[in-house]
Amino acid sequence: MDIAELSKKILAADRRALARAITLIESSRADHRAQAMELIEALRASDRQAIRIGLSGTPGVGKSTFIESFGLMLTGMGLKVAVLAVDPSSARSGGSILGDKTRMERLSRDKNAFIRPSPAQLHLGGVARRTREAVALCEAAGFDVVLIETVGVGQSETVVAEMADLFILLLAPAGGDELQGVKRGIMEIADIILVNKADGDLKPAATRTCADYTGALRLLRKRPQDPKDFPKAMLVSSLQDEGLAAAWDEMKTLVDWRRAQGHFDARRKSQAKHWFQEEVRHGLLAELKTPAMRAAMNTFADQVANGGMSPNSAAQELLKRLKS
Ligand SMILES: Nc1nc2c(ncn2[C@@H]2O[C@H](COP(=O)(O)OP(=O)(O)O)[C@@H](O)[C@H]2O)c(=O)[nH]1
Ligand SMILES: [Mg+2]
Repeated sequence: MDIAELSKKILAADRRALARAITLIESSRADHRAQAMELIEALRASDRQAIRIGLSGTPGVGKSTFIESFGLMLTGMGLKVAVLAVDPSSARSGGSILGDKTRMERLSRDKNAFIRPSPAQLHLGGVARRTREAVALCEAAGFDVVLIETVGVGQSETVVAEMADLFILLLAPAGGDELQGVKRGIMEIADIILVNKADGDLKPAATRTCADYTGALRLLRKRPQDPKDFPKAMLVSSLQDEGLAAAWDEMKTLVDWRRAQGHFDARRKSQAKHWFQEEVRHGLLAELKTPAMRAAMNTFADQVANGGMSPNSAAQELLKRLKS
């Protein structure tokens, strides 16, 4: 593959080239990896910047419906929208977005939109690394907004928040007066909570849920990266296209404020550091998995088990071999 050519096409916003490039970064073959790194380096200079929006919510809350309506609204404003996913379960389910293509039919046909399902890899870490690289490719291709979807499973929200400028939590109206068991950690990373399905019979419940979350958000510790009145909860109906423009206005308000205050850049810088550290960690773990290291690991483990060596000194001996 000609990387210089591919990079030129991506910079010229060629969507097929972008799709091919993402396939390249998703490959774990060593030669593909090397080309992927070369491509990412080549595109680094472009310094185009999208607004990266992380979007999380449990299955059925309306993520796909929201992305379709919200995405079409944005492309209608002349913006280019890319949709990516971090779904560690996709290897089994076939991908949250892919399985839902029908719900995003119009958006997937829109020439100002680009939709890409989660890479089919088992580990969250692997999916996250590839998605982060895909975000960079989409930015280089000139997308104005990159939406990164994730199903609320365990740690995937935190991982998505680490690659997004804004984190949006989508909720459905609750039946009773309980707070739907949203974990505190998730509440703490949310910038805007959108209570979806605020229409028809569900409207009263949605309104109550929104009020509950407005209250809950007020109880959280104030974060330096928030202007007055943020984080906030709002009502939307993705199905009826209500509240979406207001939600977008709030997102822009928040981004503009953070840019002006320096929080936007500071967050991207600390995210870059985080991903650097993750890459180092990943690289070290990969080195431990070579046949020679695995064999050494087993030998030392047996010695430790037999009382021939202490766990500490065995670990030190093993790590010395990594350095040599
Ligand atoms: N009433 C109502 N139903 C919605 C709304 N958004 C999504 N739904 C419905 O909720 C169900 C799940 O939506 P989907 O977008 O697939 O959720 P996802 O699993 O989070 O991607 C579908 O039957 C949608 O039609 C909404 O704003 N109002
Ligand atoms: Mg979906």
